[in-house]
Amino acid sequence: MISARKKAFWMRKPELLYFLVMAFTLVFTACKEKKKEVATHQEAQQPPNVVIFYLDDLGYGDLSCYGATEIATPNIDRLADEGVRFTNGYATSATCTPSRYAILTGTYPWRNKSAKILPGTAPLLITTTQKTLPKMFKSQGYATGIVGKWHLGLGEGQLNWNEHISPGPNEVGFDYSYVMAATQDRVPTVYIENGDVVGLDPDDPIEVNYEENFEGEPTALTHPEMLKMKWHHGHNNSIINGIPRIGFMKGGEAARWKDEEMADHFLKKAKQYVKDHKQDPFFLHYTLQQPHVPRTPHPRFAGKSGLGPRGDVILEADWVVGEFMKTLEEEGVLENTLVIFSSDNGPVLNDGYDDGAVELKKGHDPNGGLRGGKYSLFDAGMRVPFITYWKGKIDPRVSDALVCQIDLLASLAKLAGTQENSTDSEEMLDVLLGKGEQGRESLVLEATTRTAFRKGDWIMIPPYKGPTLNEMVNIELGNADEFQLYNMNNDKAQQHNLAEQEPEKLKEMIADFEAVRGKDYGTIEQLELK
Ligand code: NG6
Ligand code: CA
Repeated sequence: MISARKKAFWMRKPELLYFLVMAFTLVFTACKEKKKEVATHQEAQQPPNVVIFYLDDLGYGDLSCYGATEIATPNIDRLADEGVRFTNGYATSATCTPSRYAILTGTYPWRNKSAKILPGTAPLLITTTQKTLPKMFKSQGYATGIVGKWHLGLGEGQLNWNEHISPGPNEVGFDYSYVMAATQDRVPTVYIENGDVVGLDPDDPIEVNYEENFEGEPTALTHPEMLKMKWHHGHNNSIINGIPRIGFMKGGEAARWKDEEMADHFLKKAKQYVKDHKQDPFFLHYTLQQPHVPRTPHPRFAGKSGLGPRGDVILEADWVVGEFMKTLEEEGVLENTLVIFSSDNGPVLNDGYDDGAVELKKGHDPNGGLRGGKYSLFDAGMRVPFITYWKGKIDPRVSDALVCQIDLLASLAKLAGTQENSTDSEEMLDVLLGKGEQGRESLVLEATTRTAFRKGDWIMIPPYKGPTLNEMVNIELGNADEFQLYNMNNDKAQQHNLAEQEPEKLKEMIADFEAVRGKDYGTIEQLELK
């Protein structure tokens, strides 16, 4: 309270009062400006966030920015149009687990004999002492999270899904994880958050078995009338949400995911992750489930592509990318975030369900003109969409440099301010940021434990026994009795085997391949060079 005497004093000296108020305002504003300056400075110092969108089975030709004409993916196209679109971007492998192993460890998956498509009960494939991408980020003060598909094994064998699940993503570098254990077509069909099944009722424990069914539980073979999606090959074990799966599962009713809501569900978690960590530098590995089987678009997208559920879930994934990008913008971190977009392996139409993907594909070519597909040693197996985007930092361009997901460890280490000495991961940050064209010289390609070699424009596939075509999925595997040699510069579709015509080139390719891969490349039947 101001006393009457004091009041009278100020009334007599209004100019003094004015002066004091002005002085106070000036000092206050100056302090505020100084604070702002410090904040901007901190922002400038803050290492950039990194988000990797990692899709499942998306092909080289599945996006309109990679030439698709029957489907429009405007949100992903925007990343490509305003970033670097790589035409020679590779996953290491033609299936999921090995590619995921490579992107996270920076190590070729064929160095680990267990890096094959894993059942939902497989133990953790990455050892807890191995170096990983999230561990590298963590060492630089980043928050690290994964939302989506895991498929790298959990626990140490004999997993009890009703207890805390460990080791898993949190033990190999992610301080937050919200994942499905394996694939959408494999049991258990539940989400796991930081090692605990979400929404599990302890009175309804989960049991999982990949060998035999639980007594009295319906399967696709015993109860076909319960199916809302038909299986074509495999996928005839437990029925969950009307969808037949790989593996048997019992219990955990309340915890089971709703397939059609999976995209929205993961999106919500990924957005929340950004909101929770916008103050930190963060690394988010956002591993979307589309367009892997079973393809279960939200009703908002069902029937929208005209290409069947496979096209619909690609539209859904594109929408998800757009929504997530909006969140980066709304939370004020867009300009400080490097976004990488890619896929774990190439495309497949019929991967075990009769969902119309083949019949409805119309003129769509998921391979984008490449030969083979998922499981194949031909290029559609692992050449995939590969985009980098960083608002204001990357100048738009198309790059033909040879890049591989295995290089993210060494390259992003540089971005985060450190160095990773790795045998397989090559540092090419400049190339990823569109500032250089000097990509890898060579790369070992892998498909279900068979390996091939790309060097420059050339690809060499050693002879492999086995069927030339996987009839179930209708994909050429790349097996042949003789060496294959292709020049990708003028034969992108690998139609002309030049092995006989170019013996010197073939010799050189084999020697360079063996220098990396060693002489013992598995089930190979090596033929005498003519
Ligand atoms: C195969 C499945 C296929 C898919 C794949 C894994 C059968 C017959 N086929 O074994 O549907 O689940 O594994 O795909 O069961 S990946 O993208 O995770 O590697
Ligand atoms: Ca995959």
